[in-house]
Amino acid sequence: MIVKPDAVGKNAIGQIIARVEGEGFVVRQLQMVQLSAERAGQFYHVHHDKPFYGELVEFMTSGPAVPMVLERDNAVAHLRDFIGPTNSNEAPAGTIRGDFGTDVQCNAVHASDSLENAAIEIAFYFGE
Ligand code: 3AN
Repeated sequence: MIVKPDAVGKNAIGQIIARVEGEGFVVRQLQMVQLSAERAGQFYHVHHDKPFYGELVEFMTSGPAVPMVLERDNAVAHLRDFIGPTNSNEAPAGTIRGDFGTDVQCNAVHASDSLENAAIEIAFYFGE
């Protein structure tokens, strides 16, 4: 999971971590990073041809972010469900994106969408 710059700016890192811990996730790795445009572009390379790519890179470099490694049974599916849908405007109250996000871009957190991508994303921030 990554706590994105909008949620870091809202001083909500601790509240978000408390929620995932309360859901049974264990924090295994954690750091605060300031992404460069190059690194953010690499991370979101899958979206490089989307119309929102430039804004996405700008947003992700607008302030510090907090990537972390979380462990739990069925972690990927459970976390995706727990954070809510991509668009915070459509995320129910009680989900992380519903409570801490603003819209489709400023949606508080990123969560890996498969075990394969989790492994790639963990290596991206924390090494093999
Ligand atoms: P998710 O993070 O829920 O897997 P993706 O992978 O579709 O969603 O999108 C990656 C990120 O790109 C989102 N977290 C969001 O910040 C941004 N994004 C997605 N769709 C849009 C959009 N239509 N306009 C602006 N930003 C978007």
